Amino acid sequence: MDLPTMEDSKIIFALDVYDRDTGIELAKNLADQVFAIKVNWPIILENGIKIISELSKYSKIICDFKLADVENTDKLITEKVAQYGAWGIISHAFTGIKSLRAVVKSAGQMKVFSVVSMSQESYIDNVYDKLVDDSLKAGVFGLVAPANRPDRLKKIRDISGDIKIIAPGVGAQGGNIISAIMAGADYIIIGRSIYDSPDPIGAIKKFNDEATKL
Ligand code: 3DU
Repeated sequence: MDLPTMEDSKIIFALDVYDRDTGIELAKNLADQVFAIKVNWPIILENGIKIISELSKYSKIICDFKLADVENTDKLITEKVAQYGAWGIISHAFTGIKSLRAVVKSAGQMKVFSVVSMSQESYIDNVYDKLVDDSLKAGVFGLVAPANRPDRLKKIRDISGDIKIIAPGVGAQGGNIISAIMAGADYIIIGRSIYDSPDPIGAIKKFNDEATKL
């Protein structure tokens, strides 16, 4: 299916709303301005997993479920998400390579991204290099690393080769697009600064302009 998604955009829109109609409206209006749309638990908990198929009519959908369990449970969740047509899924990496491999194996066509560092300080800060190493060995498609911590992001890029890095933390969490891209991010994840804006389309256009200036 041909999606209107803008392949050269560096923006992944984080659609962190509960309401179905609001979510569908935003997806419809913004899909042609973004590389992909990321959903998290709020919209799934309110509307059920079928919302993934509905949203997939408008854009590539990345399910940010931050899987963090034993391999069998991660596999069961991943297979179920794949059935609803998601383009990508996000897993934690700290649960170890066995779980990551289970996610990659059961993802089918879906791209798997693993979290190697958070946008706020956390205990995984102490092991980010091991998380990158395991993620590369497990064969994930990409990594999630913080846009608002460019020094950390740069360290992650330096040990990750050319694997895709998607980076949250711009706008509401204080980061900016230019320093994140310069530190090595391929795509920038932005939520509140878009969906809370009185003009979401204008907000995305501004972010796209900024990202393509580089
Ligand atoms: O802060 P924002 O509203 O721009 O949204 C950021 C999104 O990225 C949100 O869905 C959040 O769950 C996700 N995310 C982080 O913010 C930080 C991480 O380390 C990983 C994911």
